[in-house]
Amino acid sequence: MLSGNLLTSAPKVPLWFGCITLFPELFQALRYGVIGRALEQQMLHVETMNPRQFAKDNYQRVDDYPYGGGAGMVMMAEPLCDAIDALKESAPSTPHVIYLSPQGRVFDQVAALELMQKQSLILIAGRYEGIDERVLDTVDAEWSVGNFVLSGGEIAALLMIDVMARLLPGVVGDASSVATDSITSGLLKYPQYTRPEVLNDRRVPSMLLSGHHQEIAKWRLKQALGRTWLKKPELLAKRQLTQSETELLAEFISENNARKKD
Ligand code: 4FV
Repeated sequence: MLSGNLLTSAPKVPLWFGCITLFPELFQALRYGVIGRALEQQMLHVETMNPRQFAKDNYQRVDDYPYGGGAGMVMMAEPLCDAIDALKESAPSTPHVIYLSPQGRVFDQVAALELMQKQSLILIAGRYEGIDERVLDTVDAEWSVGNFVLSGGEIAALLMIDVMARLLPGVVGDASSVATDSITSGLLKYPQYTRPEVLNDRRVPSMLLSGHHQEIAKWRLKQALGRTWLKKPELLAKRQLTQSETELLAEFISENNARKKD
């Protein structure tokens, strides 16, 4: 892969996404920040396919009334299946085909790690009341981003792409920030501060200004343990605390109780 006039490291196969959507322009949202840079550096590839270009009639219909009656419209099977086939042609490897819907398995960080091993993924973003069931018979999996109803699957697709892309080596500049994010570390993130040092009489904790990196790391671990204990204790139940982590948490709890008494 050429970057400027230098041959960079051997091109790794980019994580490839083919997104089926009636609103391709929504995927421009990926062109910002670290994901935008990953696209530019070809660590990630995202292309869209609009089922409307496969519509069979003069009105370019992609949805129709549901058999059996009922509210709303259903996305027609043929334009969707043709769009899937077109993306399968374009994918660098046999893609894993996913339909996004509230009925799917709920996506999380572990799922992200699993799914990105597929290397090529087709994400079908539904609209209206959903898609003709005969398309579902052809997909590999159904995934949900949460137990709620979106107007369209595009936001779900964007979310999944963002979460997986962040896990690619080098996408998030400092790997330690991925390592210390709450899911990877199993603890909530410690409190973060930046300039100014004093804001409305609230000072940045002096430890963070000390320059003692080992002490700062210990302070941050204590705060992460304490915050997790306060806000998401169930995460602690899943984590085997070391002796020093147990002592740090005990310190946090006694200081916290002392503050409550003040
Ligand atoms: C959804 C979700 C979701 C349902 C009707 C699109 C909408 C419309 N997708 N996780 N929750 N999809 O609500 O993935 O077709």
